[in-house]
Amino acid sequence: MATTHPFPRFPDGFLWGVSTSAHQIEGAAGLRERSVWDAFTEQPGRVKDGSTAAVACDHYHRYREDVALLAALGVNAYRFSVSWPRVLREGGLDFYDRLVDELCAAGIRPVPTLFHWDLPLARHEAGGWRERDTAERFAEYVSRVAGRLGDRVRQWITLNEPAEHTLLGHALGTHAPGERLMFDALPVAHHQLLAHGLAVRALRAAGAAEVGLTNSHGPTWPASPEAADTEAADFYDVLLNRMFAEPVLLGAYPEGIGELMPDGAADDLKIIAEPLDFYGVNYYAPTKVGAPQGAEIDFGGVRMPAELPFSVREIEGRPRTGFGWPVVPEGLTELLTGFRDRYGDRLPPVVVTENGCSYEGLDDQDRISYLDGHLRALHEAIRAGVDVRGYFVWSLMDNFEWAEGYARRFGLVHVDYATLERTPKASYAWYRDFLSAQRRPA
Ligand code: GBH
Repeated sequence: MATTHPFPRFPDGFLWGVSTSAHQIEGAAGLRERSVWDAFTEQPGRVKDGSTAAVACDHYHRYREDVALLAALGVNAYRFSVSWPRVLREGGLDFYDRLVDELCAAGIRPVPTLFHWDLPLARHEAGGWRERDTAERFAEYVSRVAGRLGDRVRQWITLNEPAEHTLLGHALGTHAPGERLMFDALPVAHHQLLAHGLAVRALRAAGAAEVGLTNSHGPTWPASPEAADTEAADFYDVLLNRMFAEPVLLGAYPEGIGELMPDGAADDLKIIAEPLDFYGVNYYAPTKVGAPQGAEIDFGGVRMPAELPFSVREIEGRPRTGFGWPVVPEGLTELLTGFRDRYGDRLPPVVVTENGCSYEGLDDQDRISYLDGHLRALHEAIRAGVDVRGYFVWSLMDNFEWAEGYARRFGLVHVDYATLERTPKASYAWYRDFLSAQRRPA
């Protein structure tokens, strides 16, 4: 049961926060250029409830109220994303300037992510992530943002989950921009990684103190010890985990992948492997993978085509979140100790930049047990010697959950989308009490 025994203490100076992203909360769509997500959500059938993020949580206009919620929660850091299409609009950067001021005044560290999937539509129409040019344009935009906010921002995150953006957005097409390129989506991965590396250089040139990126990771569990299953699981692990971690941490693609990348990719690896101050990990659940079964399967709401060389299986005997994802807290310990064992001192200090779950209701006891379990699992990883520096809950408030629309609620704070009223849930009070216990002198 959650909260029955007291929590171990986390290291001094630990970053404690919550995460959001621009497209999912800001709204004020008229005050930004159009992004791939604006275009995608307007196509019928793309989003389950037919909704768009034109208004979302209207955070653009209500950011003061939201910062007050952060302050009352007691976090010392807030991870949000900067919308590239908003920054392209005259005055767009002013919004982030106001937000950062408001956070600093509340004693909360702003931790901006510079890309969380909302590519400017015009950029996409000019070739988007399939073209190298997008990586260079990204670095220019990053320089502008750093020039404006750099005096108050200490930690910067370049990209959010390039793996999901490649797989869902460009290979399977269930996220914007909705392309179904299957394995031809690999250049999209490479150009995002290059964008990351160029952005690291741009941030350093602008005097940034700490730079990292955020990848989504989870342990891959083979469906059985049979070779057909372990080989399929290894392949999945390369595609979702190692292909995005290793160019950054080791300066090399996993075996067999480099050859599939665009010409000149090998020369880019030096840029991609620019040293980082921290490595951001988003953890939700492990994935069980076996040999292909020759049938389309539903994977956490995503339909995976039958022709893939692996198949994703159900993890049984576990509680499930509202989304249907299994709850496996010890997967976080396994993931982090596994990374430490595999990458050794090439792995910078880790920050868990997202962890959370979707459940309905204000009295969200299930979310409390999820967070309780994952925080204990995180502490286990620290005890096992992994250098972890921070933890961010996804998410501060209910928001636009991509292809699921507003149906999935990930927030510590409930949002009534008719009135935009914010109401803290039981989990908000629980996390607040947890944080205040962590602050108490030992
Ligand atoms: C993050 O993506 C995003 O950064 C964020 O914007 C989003 O709102 C949030 O998560 C919640 O979705 O194996 O069936 O258990 C994480 C995306 C999470 C997608 C784990 C695949 C596995 C589901 N991934 N998920 S399952």
